[in-house]
Amino acid sequence: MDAKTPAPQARAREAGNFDAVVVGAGFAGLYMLHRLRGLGLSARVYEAGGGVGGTWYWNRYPGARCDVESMQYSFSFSEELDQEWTWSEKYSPQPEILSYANHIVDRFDLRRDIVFDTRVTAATWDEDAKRWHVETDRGDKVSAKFCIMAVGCLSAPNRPKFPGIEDFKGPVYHTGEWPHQGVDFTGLRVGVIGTGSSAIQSIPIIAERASQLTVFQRTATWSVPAWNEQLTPDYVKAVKADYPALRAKARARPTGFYFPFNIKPALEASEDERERCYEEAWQRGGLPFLGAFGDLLFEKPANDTIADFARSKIRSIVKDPATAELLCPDNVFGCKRLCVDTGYYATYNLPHVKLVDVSKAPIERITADGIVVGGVEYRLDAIVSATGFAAMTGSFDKIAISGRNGLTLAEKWRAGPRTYLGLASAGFPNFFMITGPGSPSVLASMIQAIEQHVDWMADLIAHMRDISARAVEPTLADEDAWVDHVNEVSKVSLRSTCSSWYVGANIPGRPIVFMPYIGGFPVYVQKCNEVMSNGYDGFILEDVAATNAAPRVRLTERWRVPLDIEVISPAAVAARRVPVV
Ligand code: N01
Repeated sequence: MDAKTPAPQARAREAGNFDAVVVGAGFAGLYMLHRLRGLGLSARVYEAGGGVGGTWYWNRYPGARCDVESMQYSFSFSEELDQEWTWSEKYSPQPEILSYANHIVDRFDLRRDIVFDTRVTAATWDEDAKRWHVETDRGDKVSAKFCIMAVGCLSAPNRPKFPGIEDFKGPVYHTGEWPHQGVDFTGLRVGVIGTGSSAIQSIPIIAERASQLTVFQRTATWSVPAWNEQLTPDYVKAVKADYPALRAKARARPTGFYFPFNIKPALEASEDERERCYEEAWQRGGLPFLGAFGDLLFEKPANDTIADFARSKIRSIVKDPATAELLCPDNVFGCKRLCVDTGYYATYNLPHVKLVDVSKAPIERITADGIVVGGVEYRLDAIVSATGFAAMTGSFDKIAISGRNGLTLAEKWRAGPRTYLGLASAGFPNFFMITGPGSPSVLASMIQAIEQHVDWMADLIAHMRDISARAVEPTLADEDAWVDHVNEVSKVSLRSTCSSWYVGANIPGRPIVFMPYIGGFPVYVQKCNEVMSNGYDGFILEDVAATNAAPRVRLTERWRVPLDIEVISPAAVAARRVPVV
């Protein structure tokens, strides 16, 4: 334990039996707990952090905020909750999202079942008892019928092993594990490594205080202005007046959130029309910029037109031509996760901000006094490592998960994650993943993706109780077919063509597999619904006791999602051209 988080409270070890153990108390773990409680089940949630909120607990770096509009980046399961909570800004800052997470906990009385400062270290399936034995780093040993992973998709920080990093005299911060007390960079020479979303949000704020800011860029990144603003009471009132309708429209969208979308292909528009549409979309800002036309992530020539437009914007903002060129990406627009910024490019016009290209000559080493690139030492007082995460599977890797016949998840996933619907994995009975690899997860609005998974799992657990089933797991054949489908669909998108964290390429040695499902959120939801309606097609329900009660397959009503034909025309679905931003 370092100084960045409060010390954990002393407590006795736990040994008990629960219906479910949930790993993680981010939004996924919180809603899972709420649904389990609603079913009258006992649950224990273990959380490594000292509080709830997951991503929003750890990522406290300056400028951290969501990139999906606040009024949609929130739970939709409770209309009362929707009405009583009021967001202050178009894109909520991290402290406000964390307050929302705490409000959920208090409002639904969740805290008493959550154990903090405790990391789950092992989960082992006991075939005879049909239960999971779960162990933690604080000596707890509990058992549960269900083991539910709510560990987040971007929760295991990536810390590249730069030679000499331990020699650096100053502090090294990772954006994903930011000190709770904050950091005062006033008058300091600061180096930021990386130019992904975390860096792009923090760089303009760090530049306000630092005496010198040096940014080490390996890959130039695409970023679109957020045009963040305070939400007016009238706007909030108007949204709340018809919140269920907005939620329904959002669920029907490929991204799980709603924004105006132009389905027309860019290549069918004239140059003037393209310019006008891009300018309008740029002025709206944020991720919806990718909705300017329907073919931008499918046709490289179409993508080239939006890339040219965005490069012209960078050149118009950044005054020094050499810096502007360095900031202009040459990869597919939106291939890596698109960034959303406030004043990012303009920050490079400040005299004390410098961009260093580490694409050809990588960071050589870190010395006591700074970072060496191409033989030049950049002298620094503090380093910010905005180097991202071992995405999608990184948090699974940290837990020794052992399923049927001693098969470990690490072994099974050695060549890449294998799941059925991103919900479960063959050989691991009663083991669920919320927004696991193979589900839309990071390609959808996370909170909607979480809600849909949790509701689906809760419905399955209720069904198992109805039919007295002791265990459930997917068949290998259905899992293999799903993994093939996830791979197949990814190939139609330009997203699969670059070395992003979506494919695990940001960390040397990881298998290169497109991990999230890119077929679109409602298409995926429909598939989950079909599986359920067909009696859990693709799953084996074990040890089902004879029962007189007619088993009932439930489907949480809000997930009867009609596809949005405005966006997903039958032809688009047939061609699997589902625009996902
Ligand atoms: O991480 P990243 P992130 N030497 O992986 C560079 C979500 N998020 O924390 O591109 C030098 O995107 C790396 O370079 P390269 C969002 O989904 C959301 O910023 O691999 N550089 C890259 O520039 C996002 O996509 C928000 O060549 C090295 C950077 O570090 C995801 O989290 C805010 C390096 C890492 O960028 C991850 O974002 C923040 C090395 N050895 C995050 N290793 C919202 O707005 C890595 N890099 C909601």
